[in-house]
Amino acid sequence: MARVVIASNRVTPPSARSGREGGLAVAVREALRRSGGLWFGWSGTVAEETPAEAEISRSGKITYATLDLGREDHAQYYTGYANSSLWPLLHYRMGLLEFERADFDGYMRVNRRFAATLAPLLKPDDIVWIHDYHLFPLGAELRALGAQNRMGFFLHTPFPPPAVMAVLPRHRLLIESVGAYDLAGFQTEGDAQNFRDCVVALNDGEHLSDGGVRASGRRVSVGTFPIGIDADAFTRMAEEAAASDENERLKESLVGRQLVFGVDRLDYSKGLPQRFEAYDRLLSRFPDQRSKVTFMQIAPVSRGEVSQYRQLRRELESLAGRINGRYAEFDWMPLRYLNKPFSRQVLAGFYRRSRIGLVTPLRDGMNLVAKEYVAAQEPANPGVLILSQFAGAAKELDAALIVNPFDVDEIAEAMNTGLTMSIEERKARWLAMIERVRGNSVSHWVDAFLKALDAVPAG
Ligand code: GDG
Repeated sequence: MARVVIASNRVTPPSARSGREGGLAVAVREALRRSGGLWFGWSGTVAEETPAEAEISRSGKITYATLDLGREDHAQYYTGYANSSLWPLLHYRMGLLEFERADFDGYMRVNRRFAATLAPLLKPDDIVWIHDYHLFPLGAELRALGAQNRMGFFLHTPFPPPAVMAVLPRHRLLIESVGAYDLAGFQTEGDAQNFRDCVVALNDGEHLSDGGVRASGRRVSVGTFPIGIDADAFTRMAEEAAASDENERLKESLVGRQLVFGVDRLDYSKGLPQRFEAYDRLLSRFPDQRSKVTFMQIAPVSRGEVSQYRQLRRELESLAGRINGRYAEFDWMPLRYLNKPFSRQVLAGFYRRSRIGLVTPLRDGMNLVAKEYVAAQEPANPGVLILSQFAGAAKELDAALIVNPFDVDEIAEAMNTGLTMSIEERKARWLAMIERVRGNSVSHWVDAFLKALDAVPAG
C-alpha cells in the first residue's frame, strides 16, 4: 500500500503531546497509526525566522517533519489571515472578519514555504492528505513544484455559501487553489454543496454529474466524510475516570445537585455568551431549579493573541460575575467557569457525571464534544445532550434536544426539559445516539476518505 503523507497546520510529535490534543490531532494520529506514514506541519514553536528545512523525527511507524514559524510568518499566516479572516468567514461571522492584504500575502508565502519544504520529502506514489483552512493552497503549491501525487483535502470547519464567501477579499484565489486536489472532503452534505456552488458561482467552475466539480480546468471529486471518535475507547476512559480522585471531588462538591456541563475552546463560534444567558434565563424562568443545579463550563483559552478572542473572554467574565452575583446563595454557586484545560481522562469522567451536556455552537464543522459526551454516558443512567442545530453533529445526533443556539429561551427550556426528563426517555434518546456514534468511528472516517481518494478516476 502507498505511504500516506498528512499535512496539517500543527503537528504534535509524541514528545510534545500534552494529553490535551484536539479532534484533528487525534484523527490524524489514527490515520497514520495502522499503516504508518509521514506527518508534516508547524512545530508549534515561534522562532526568529522560518527555517528552510523540516526537522525529522520518528516514533513507531510515524515520521514527523516539523518546522518552526518565523515571527512575521506566524503573525500574518496564523494569527492574521487564517484566524482573523478565514476562521470567522468560514463560520459565517462576517462582522468579525478582519482583513489585511499583508496577512494574505503572508498566508500564501507560508503555504509556498511549506510546499518547498515538503516536496523533497515526497515519493512519487505517496498519497497526500492535506487538512484544514490553514492549508487551502498547499496542494496547488506542491503541484507548481511538479508533484503529481494523488492529493486530497479535508476541511474540518463549515464551508459557507457563495453570498458569504464573496465577502472575503481574494476568495477567488483561494477557491481556485482547491482545483489542485483530486478529492475535496467536507463534514456535511450542506458544506459540500456550498463548496460546489462557490466553485461554480465565484470561479467559473462547472457541476459534474457525479457530484464533483470542474475547477480551474481540473476535475475535483467532492465528498462528505463526517468525522467520528473512537467511541469504545472513550467509553472505557469514562468508566475508569468515574473512580478517579477528580471525579470523587466533583461529586462531593455537588452535594447532590444536578450538573450541567460544557467544554469548549474559548472561541466565539461556540456560542458561549448565549449559553451563559440561557442559564441565567433558566434560573429566572424556572426558579424551582435554583439551588438544585450547577453549571460548570470549562473553556481553555485559545488563540489569545487574536483580538476577538480577548474580547470574548472579557464578555464571559462579566456574564459569569453577573450570574453568580444575581443568584448565588451563601451555600450555592450557580456557575463554575474555568479557563484552564483538563486531561481527556478527567473530562471523560466529568461528561459521565453530568446530567446535561451543553453543546450549543453558533456554527461548527462537526463538534466532537457532542460525540464524546454520548460515548461517556452510563447506559443505565444516561445524561441528556442539548445540541445546536448548526453543529455538523446534529445531522447524526438528531435524538438530542436540538436547539437554535441564538434563542436563549429555547436553550433554557431544553435545560429544564433535560433536568426533569424521565429515565425512559433519556435511555431511548441515548440509545439512538450511541448507535450512531459507534457506527461512525474515526477509523471509519479515515478509511472512507482514503478509499474515496484512491477511487478518484485519473485526470
Ligand atoms: C475542529 C472543528 C470539528 C476541549 N477542551 C479540552 C479538550 N478539548 C477537546 C474536546 C474535543 C476537542 O478538544 C474539540 O473538538 P471540537 O470538534 O469540539 O472542536 P474544534 O477544536 O473547534 O475542532 C470541529 C473538529 O475540528 C474535528 O474535525 O469537529 O467542528 O471546529 O476532543 O474533548 N481536551 C482536553 N482538555 C481540555 O480542556 N484534553
